[in-house]
Amino acid sequence: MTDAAEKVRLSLEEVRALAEAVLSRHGLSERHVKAVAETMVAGERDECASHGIYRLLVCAHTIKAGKVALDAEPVVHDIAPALVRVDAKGGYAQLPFQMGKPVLEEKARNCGIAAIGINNCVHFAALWPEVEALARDGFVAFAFTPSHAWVAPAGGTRPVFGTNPLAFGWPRPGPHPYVFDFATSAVARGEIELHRRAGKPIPLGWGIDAEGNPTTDAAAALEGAMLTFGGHKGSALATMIELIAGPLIGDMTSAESIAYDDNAKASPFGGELIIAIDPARFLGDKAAEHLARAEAVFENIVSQGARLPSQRRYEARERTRVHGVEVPAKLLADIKALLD
Ligand code: NDP
Ligand code: PYC
Repeated sequence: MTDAAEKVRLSLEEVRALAEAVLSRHGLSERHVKAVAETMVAGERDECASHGIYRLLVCAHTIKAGKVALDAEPVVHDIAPALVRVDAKGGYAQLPFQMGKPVLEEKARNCGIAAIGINNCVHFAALWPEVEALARDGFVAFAFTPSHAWVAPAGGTRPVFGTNPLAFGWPRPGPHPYVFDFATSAVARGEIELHRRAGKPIPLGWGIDAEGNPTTDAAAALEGAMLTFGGHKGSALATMIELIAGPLIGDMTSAESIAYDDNAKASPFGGELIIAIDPARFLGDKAAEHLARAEAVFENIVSQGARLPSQRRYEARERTRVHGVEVPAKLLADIKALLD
């Protein structure tokens, strides 16, 4: 059976209970279990399947490979008026972000702009939870992380970059901030993995096989190399993310992360850079006036029938809170087997 077959409906509470049970069963400490499970619940709630409970399989594998410090106690270092560093001590990235966020926000309020570097973390997640949380608190936010070297540069055939996501959040009046979050590869690797599990071909342009030929075979692209989005533009953005969320914060590039992995096929290990800007500090008593002008940009997009990024997520969120989520029966069986 592939994931394309039967689906099973779960409530979000059932998703949370399943995620917490699997993570606890694999020895993760309680604080990390809560933080990591919540990320997966958010992924399912917003119908982002590549970063929902599918990641339990990835976490279980990464933990069994010995690549996560299960009871890591992150340490927050206040290193400059506008800089905070959180040493994740080899654990997952969610708890370090929770611990560093209040410090980052206080610094951004004081200085107008501040950054947090999360170091020595295992990263398997989407970045929109971070920028959405900061934008809900009134900040303009950016987040970046390298991953494993899976992606070839434009014009090349050998992996250099990670799938290196880039996320942005902008505070808005009304219920939801403006948020986008995407890989600088044509698509997240998790999406190709889901195609492989479902036995579905991938579109041309997502990857090349080990001989450098364009392929629609998900497994061949996973063995070969993924491609950047937008050719040289995605390639340059991926390079920027390697630099600013790698060496700039004293952490690994994607090539170093995959070398450290040593073919364990565990989640990427390294750092994440998050930047927060406080419009109130930047603009003083003109902040409300200028943020109101920003609304015209969104209006000009939606008034012609185009949609804003995250609109699909926010709509899914309303639906799944009431009706729950649908997950492939085969995926659910594979996850439940982790509890045996
Ligand atoms: P997509 O290519 O699906 O792009 C996602 C973004 O584009 C979302 O903000 C989405 O909004 C928006 N979007 C999609 N279609 C439209 C449209 N027609 N009009 C306007 N906006 C649109 O995602 P990716 O495959 O590139 O990445 C998926 C996730 O994988 C991300 O959350 C990323 O953080 C994560 N990731 C994590 C990595 C890591 O190392 N930790 C590595 C790589 C990826 P909406 O959600 O509403 O559809
Ligand atoms: O889907 O590319 C991906 C990914 C890498 C790390 C976490 N997600």
